[in-house]
Amino acid sequence: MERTFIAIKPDGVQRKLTGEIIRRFETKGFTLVGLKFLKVSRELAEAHYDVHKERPFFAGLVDFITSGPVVAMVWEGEGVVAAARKMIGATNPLTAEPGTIRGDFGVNIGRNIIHGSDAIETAQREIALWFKDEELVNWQPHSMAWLH
Ligand code: FUP
Repeated sequence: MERTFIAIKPDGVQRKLTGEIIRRFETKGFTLVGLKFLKVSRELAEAHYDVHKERPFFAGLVDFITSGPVVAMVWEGEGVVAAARKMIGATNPLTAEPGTIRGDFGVNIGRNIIHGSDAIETAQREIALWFKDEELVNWQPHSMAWLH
């Protein structure tokens, strides 16, 4: 079953958006298989954003993501990677569509509340980076038929 990595960034945590964000993924019909609350090390932040290491915003991004606790999650479901990206919205919250998480709650690209893997291969890399195998729970709801 497809899985994606989602992180509520320090701004999302401090603005008390954790419950609202988890609610959106739950009520959509996706299944939570991993969850932790942590202060991110510089090493993990730099590895997570490795693709951006040459970009001018990299240092600020690492400073921000390590500045306060983050909620790291793995969500499972058919098509979850692309669906989560749609639910999250465009990178810049100012132009993200209303109805998306960034569109509803943000205005600043450097404080865009949430991260979601951008492709299945990226999700696999990010899940392995943030979670040990034994921290992920393999389970299926008994019946979710009414949701799908
Ligand atoms: P996204 O996949 O939507 O999270 O966006 P990117 O992977 O392109 O960017 C990762 C993070 O870098 C964003 F969440 C915010 C930050 N960023 C900036 O601060 N400035 C930019 O111009 C682009 C990205």
